[in-house]
Amino acid sequence: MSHKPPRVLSVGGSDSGGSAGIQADLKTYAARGVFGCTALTVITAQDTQKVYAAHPLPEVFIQQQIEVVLEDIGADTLKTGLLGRASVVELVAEAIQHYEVANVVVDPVIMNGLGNVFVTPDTLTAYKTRLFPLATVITPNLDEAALLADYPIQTTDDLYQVARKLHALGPRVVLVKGGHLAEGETLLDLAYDGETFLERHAPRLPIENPHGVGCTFASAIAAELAKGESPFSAITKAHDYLQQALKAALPWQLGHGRSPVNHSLR
Ligand code: PXL
Repeated sequence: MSHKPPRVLSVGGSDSGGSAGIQADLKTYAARGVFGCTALTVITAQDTQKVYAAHPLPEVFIQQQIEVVLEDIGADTLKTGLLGRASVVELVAEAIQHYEVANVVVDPVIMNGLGNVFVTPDTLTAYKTRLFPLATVITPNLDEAALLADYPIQTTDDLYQVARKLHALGPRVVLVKGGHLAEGETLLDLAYDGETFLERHAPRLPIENPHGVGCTFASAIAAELAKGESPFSAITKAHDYLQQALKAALPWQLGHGRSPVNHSLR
């Protein structure tokens, strides 16, 4: 008997170093047992230390990759990573509506590893007005959440407040990754569906600022949604997977910069 495996389409950038971007997404999809497809937005020359060059691809070509995949294979979840330009945010939103994609995970990649914003204000507006209202889950980190909500985060209470403010923009669930909120020994990730808060705590591991964690978390959520999990259940399973993938990377020595996670858990 043949059947259709859960399918996910990632729209995002290529990291030649294999830590982040669509490389992290595809490794996560393989590890979580879903079929991953990609539409590339930007190709980077990148290692564990830095991005040396980035070549954005033309909008019509990004749109074509999305269209051919969704026409032929289809997707249970569409996940976005590095989109970069407002025009790309717009065309992704249009495709989601046109093809009525069931689940949408938006990882708003708007800052570089140093916490500097690399998108223009019209891109931020496009995320807030066009993409967030279509999202099943949005996954900003602390700095991205503070910027998008225009609300500085200093305390755990601020994290709750920002989750409420971002939920008002229309996504079904907001997940704020509280990672570097400097309070206590554990790291808090907070999800909010407009009624209930879900807290996930994790111990602080001895890895300095690992690379590709955000991409891996968001794509693991995308995979679980594609399998039919509810948003809170998908976030819980993805959080557990991420902790295991981080622990599995502890013995690794790769490159001279930020360590990647170990997706395959062997
Ligand atoms: O981690 C965010 C991210 C997403 N996509 C690409 C990246 C990065 C960070 O380096 O390179 C392609």
